[in-house]
Amino acid sequence: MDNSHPIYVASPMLPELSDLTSVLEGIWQSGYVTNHGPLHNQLEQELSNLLNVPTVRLFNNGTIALLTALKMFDFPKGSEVITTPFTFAATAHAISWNELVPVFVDVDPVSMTLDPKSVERAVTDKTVAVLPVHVYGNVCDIEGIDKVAKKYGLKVIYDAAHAFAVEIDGVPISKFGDATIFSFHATKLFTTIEGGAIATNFEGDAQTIYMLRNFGIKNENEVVSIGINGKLNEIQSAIGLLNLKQFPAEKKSRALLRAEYDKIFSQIDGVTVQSFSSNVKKSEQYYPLLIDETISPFSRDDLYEALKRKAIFCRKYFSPICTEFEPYRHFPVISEASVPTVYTIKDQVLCLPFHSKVEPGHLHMIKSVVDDFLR
Ligand code: T4K
Repeated sequence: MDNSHPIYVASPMLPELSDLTSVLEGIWQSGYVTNHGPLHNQLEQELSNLLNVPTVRLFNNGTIALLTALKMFDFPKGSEVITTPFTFAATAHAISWNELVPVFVDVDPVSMTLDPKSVERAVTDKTVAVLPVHVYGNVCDIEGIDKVAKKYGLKVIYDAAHAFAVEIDGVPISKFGDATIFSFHATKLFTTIEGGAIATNFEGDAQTIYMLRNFGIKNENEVVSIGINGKLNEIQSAIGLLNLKQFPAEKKSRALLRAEYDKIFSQIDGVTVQSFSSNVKKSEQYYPLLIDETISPFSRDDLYEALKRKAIFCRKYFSPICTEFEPYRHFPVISEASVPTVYTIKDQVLCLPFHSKVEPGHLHMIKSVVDDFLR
């Protein structure tokens, strides 16, 4: 293994080209390529079975799914939505594109997900919703968030972009809150290359989402809402159907990789590996380390650079945090003092390459880089 074989934080799970080609032949023959085609509808049904939720509505990406989930509730312009700054920019952008105001609050130091107490402190008479993120597949404090939401009459929209098929005590993650969104981007465990979904337990919302996704069209003569074009096409749906067959193998291979990474990192002072309680069925989406450089033999940035020199490309998801980006810098409540845990975590986190293309040679190289630091 040498630098001519770089390895990245993510790598798309693609179907066998020959399998895809034969499905493509069928699509070409039918001439039906988008707008709720048969493969699209089949994928929605298969995902709804797998995720054990009454309705899954596919989207052309996770961001449009998130935009639509917020749009569905028709919140008054300028209403506040409480969320985490420790997420991909899409979470905050979806709030802003709906002309709502993101209010960023702190996270729990272990799960790195929204802290319900911080959420409650941020509630004002303008607050309409909470948008928690199951970051890295870590499950949010669902009970705590639900309690705050009920107390103040808030909607809860979960961003489960990292939490595909996660379950808690056998209950699918999409059973909680008012809606759950997923991302099926190429970097995700289950992918349609670009894609996403809203999962909902409510029949009325399923209808609303269906129309919002397709320009608000109710029938040939009626447009009943200000919809968007969020449809997933037949080619991507075909990729999704083929990928559903191979996703269990990909997940298994990541679970084995997790065990190997844990062997390398879990005994090092100041390094924390991701942990899950026994009642959680994991997603295997990311492998984040937290490196406290005041204790550990190396800093996060030292490890990042040393691995990069070996063409092992990690990512510091999510540093910078959302509120350090230009569009959100001016937000009044954001400072190190208001979200201290986020500021601690953002300087410690490193996501290692986490997919089935990480080979024993890469692992060996990572181990030798770590051993060099330990010497
Ligand atoms: N909510 C959360 C919490 C999210 O994390 C995301 C997306 C969303 C919402 C929105 O969902 P989508 O609208 O994206 O469906 C990537 C992904 O593009 C993004 O989907 C993801 N989160 C985010 C965490 O990561 P980048 O800009 O870091 O990706 P990029 O292009 O640097 O790719 C990372 C590595 O993956 C590359 O170094 C190489 C490898 N790669 C990437 C692509 C695109 C490949 O090997 N092949 C590829 O085709 O955002």
